[in-house]
Amino acid sequence: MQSWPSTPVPEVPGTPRPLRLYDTAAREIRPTAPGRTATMYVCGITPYDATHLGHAATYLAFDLVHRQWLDNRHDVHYVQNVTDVDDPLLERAERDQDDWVVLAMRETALFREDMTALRVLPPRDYLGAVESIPEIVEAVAKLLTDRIAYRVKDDEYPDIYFAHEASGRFGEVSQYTPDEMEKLFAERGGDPDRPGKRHPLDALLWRAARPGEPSWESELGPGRPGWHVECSVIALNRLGMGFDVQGGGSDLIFPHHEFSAAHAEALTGERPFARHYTHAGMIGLDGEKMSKSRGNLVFVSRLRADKVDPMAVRLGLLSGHYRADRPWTADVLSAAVARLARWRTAVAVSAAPPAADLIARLRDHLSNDLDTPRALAAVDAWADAALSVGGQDTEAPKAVQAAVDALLGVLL
Ligand code: 5CA
Ligand code: ZN
Repeated sequence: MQSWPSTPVPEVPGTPRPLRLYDTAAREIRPTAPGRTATMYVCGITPYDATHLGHAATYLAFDLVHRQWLDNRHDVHYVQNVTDVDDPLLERAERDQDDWVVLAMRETALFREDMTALRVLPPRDYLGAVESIPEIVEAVAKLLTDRIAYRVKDDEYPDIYFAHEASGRFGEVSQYTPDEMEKLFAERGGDPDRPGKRHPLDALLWRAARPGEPSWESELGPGRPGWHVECSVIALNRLGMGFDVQGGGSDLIFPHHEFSAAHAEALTGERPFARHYTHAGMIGLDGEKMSKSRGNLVFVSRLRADKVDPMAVRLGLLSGHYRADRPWTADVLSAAVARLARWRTAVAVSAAPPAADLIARLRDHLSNDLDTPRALAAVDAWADAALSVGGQDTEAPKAVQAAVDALLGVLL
């Protein structure tokens, strides 16, 4: 698939700090330790509706990871998928009497526009599930040969499932108890009651063709891929085992990221799938998680249509810590609009306090598990000083503008 256009990232003077990031599996903040090329896979959208502020917040968090690594002079290999065939997409297309392919194309195109407007740096590889079917089939066939996968005994629909205990490490990503896993599996797209499964927690790898559903011919028989194996295979084939960061929202911890890791570890006999599993908190609206199924959505495209500056949206979403569940409110947006205006006024002055101290603070805060509330407060303090006390440094306004662009992705 086509990714979206990139924006130049200015080089920031001074000394970068290595990035430390929370790891869900270890339950602590640990240093990321990339080689020359830092590698990241972030789960992409299921394109049956427009990008809402929850999606945007998650992609912004990982955009800051990307920018921290660039600041540390790493080359970054960033991979993202599009779940362009799956039950929710097919259900929405059916409900709206829409062609599911056209629906997915339309929403993916809008997502690219939203990401471009928010200045999210694009993935190097952007892949749809549909175009990845040949490599997914190859992986599922290997799991079958290795007897890690099995077919349910059902002549009509011989679906293929993953024996979840195969890697011997199931539960290591999420650290959830069996009870928690059972509950979340049922809530988040799992099918514990499918007759013929060896264990309720086993996950679908290949869904045999049903009348009226899209399917692809393959050595597995006609069908379509399960969800977790899509991300597992796309990441594995681009980045290999042991890539630096697997990312997404906290609703993907289980079952999605648990199974993506289990599939890849079972396929290769190696571990770990990713060295960090990092998850963004949920953005809510009116006291509930913003979600397509609940319909309590604020779309990035709606705000753009209302002429809200995308940089204010970006600042609003970054004003809370990425790991915190937090609400989107009118106050969050109006505070961001005011902050953006103040920062723009401050970088437009002819002389200001020096930039070096602020740049060091920005790096300290961002490299410490992306502490954006403190990073933004540090820029506020510089802007206040520039506008109230003033300063002598004629280079500082441009230097601050470049650092805010490079490290926070905000164009002033
Ligand atoms: N296609 C799959 C991942 S392979 C999927 O979950 N798609 S999605 O469209 O439902 O979500 C896209 C990303 O946005 C995921 O990382 C998800 O965790 C994140 N996300 C969804 N809702 C929210 C929310 N309310 N707040 C923060 N992030 C969210
Ligand atoms: Zn995924």
